[in-house]
Amino acid sequence: LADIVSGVKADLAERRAACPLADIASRAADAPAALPFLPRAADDFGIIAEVKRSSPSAGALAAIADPAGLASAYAAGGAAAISVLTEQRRFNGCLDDLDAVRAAVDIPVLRKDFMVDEYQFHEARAHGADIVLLIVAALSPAQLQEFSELSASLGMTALVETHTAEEIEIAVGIKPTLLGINTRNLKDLSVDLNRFAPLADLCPPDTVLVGESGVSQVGDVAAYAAQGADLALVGQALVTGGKPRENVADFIE
Ligand code: IGP
Repeated sequence: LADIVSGVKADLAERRAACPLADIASRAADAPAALPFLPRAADDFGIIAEVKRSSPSAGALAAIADPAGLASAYAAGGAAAISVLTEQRRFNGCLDDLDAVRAAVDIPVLRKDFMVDEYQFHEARAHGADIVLLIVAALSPAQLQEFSELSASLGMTALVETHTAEEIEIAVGIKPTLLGINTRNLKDLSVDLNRFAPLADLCPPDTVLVGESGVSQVGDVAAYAAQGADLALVGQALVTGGKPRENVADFIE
């Protein structure tokens, strides 16, 4: 994670040199208002469908020629929101993908990146993001609090990502609108959906919970739902499944 974050910061320094914080902040202020992420009805399970070109665990997933088309298919299939990877070095993402997806859909869009600097939040908003990812493992508790407040002040919803009981305790402390439990182990990249329930049990009952990673078939979505998830974040299976619209619709049923 430290490796990824240092690459993220180096790429960020280049963008900041081209467009200083004050400029990106004014572009953010001029952008159309962020869409609220509306909590779903209690028994209504949602899918956050991801546009992801590559990942450290699986390598290149697909040559996505048309991220806008992919996102539109997800939306037509009933996705609750679209996640767009913008991290460049490990996930081969970019802000152009975020722009393309934002222009193509009218449901909430999540900028999926390693958010470690206030610049990125203004940048996310300037590029039309409605939701941003806050990874507890990548932030100090003070940064988590600060970036959560910054996201809210920009009108964005934070998805706070956790992996362990210690991280859940920190996340719950800031009362996140969306609490993600990533069942992929950050150290060895293994996924085990059964990691979800014991961590979910540590959250207040009204927390909106997102099961992150490892969905490859309909039964995996059911496994998240059975363990108390309200939403599942699905990347690889949708990108490589060949029928994004049908696949999202299957996962929601
Ligand atoms: C999606 P999967 O196994 O369906 O492709 O996973 C999502 O959970 C994953 O992309 C992810 C991620 C992240 C990527 C979760 N948290 C943080 C980058 C950074």
